Amino acid sequence: MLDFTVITLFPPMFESPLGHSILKKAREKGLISVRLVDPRDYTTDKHRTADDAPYGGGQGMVMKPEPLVAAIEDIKKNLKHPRVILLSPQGKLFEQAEAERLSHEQELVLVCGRYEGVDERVKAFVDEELSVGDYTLSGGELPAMVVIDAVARLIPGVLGNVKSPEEESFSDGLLEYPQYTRPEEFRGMKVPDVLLSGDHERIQKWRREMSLALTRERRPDLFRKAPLDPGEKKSPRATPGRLYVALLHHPVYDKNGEVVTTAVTNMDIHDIARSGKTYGIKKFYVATPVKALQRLALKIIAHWESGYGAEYNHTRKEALALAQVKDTLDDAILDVERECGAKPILVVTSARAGKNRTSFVELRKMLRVTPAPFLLLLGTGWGLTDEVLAQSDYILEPIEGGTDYNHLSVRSAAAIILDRLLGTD
Ligand code: 4GX
Repeated sequence: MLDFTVITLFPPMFESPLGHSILKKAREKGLISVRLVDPRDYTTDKHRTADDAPYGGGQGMVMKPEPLVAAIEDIKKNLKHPRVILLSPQGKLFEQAEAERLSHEQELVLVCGRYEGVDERVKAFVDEELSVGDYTLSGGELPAMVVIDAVARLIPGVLGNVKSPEEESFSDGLLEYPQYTRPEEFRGMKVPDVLLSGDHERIQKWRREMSLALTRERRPDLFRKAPLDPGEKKSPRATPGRLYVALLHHPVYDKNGEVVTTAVTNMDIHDIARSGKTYGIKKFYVATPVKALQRLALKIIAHWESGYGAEYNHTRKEALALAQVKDTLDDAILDVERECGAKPILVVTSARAGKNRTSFVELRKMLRVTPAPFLLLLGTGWGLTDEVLAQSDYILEPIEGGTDYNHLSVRSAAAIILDRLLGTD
């Protein structure tokens, strides 16, 4: 049994949160009790004055010490082990560890300030100050409710057997894994297969991995503090196998800004394939509408895949196995769609700065959390045409080397981009 007493100028504010759901049941079961005390009942003047202007001047009002301290002292008379807490933005941050600590107390007295605060001397009658977070609220009432709620749910019996506190978010220092319920498909979004598998061990493993990934991504502060196995601390491979790369030879600009078709080059195909293999891309499309160049590209790939080159250098073969020749960008898009069952998100690279550029960091995050496939477009010649840029979902920021010389080869740019998007931290 945990006995809360709340000192507040607005007792009715507590009625609704205490009268519903978990807290209502906890009170009915006698696991917690909440008593509300209005400090105005401890005033002695006929206007029942609880506040006054601040010494030194300035905005607003301050809660007078006499009624608050009279209330605290009167309440303490009837308690055996009272712990008096003032809710205030100057307090220690109220986190799960504080909730756990307080859940072992027998009697908590929560003092809610209003206006600009309480007279400083009230603090001599308070055991600790707690803040629920760095934002300004209109009074200590909502923070007091936060404390009551977070503490009460840790008291055995309050949550029933639905979920033990150990399973709860934060108890293991990590954010919760994603939850799904019926229907199996909603607006085209499917429930992950693993959750329908009935394989409890796989489900546990998936949930743990999702918690780890989400916490690493959103709350690096929690991630660093979390008690993890050594293996879990390591950065996972950034979602391998959802990034496709296409090297486009048309439509691209030449140095005069004309739309042209460039020639296929041996080295681009080799080097981008090797970078792609190193960073775990799914496929590497070489797109050219020129039949003779398609044959050339196929010959380059086949030489290392099955010809003499395959014997000569089998690591080269593994890389070139990623390469596929396509007529156009649309053919590459169709191929991804056929393979993944979803249209790829198109990302173009541009050496030119401009509006709406997506940073490498942003795209790296999207690759981790967005389930859709991504197709990264690399332009040959003097770059992809505005038409292709307009068709894309994201335009990556240019690679900056800190000089005003900006003429990377497409294969060098590809290696840098892949490292920024998929390289380990
Ligand atoms: N977490 N506020 C309290 C008045 C006040 C100021 C100082 C006592 C001392 C808050 C928070 C919060 C606004 C509630 C100022 N009372 N309390 N109020 N965040 O912002 O706890």
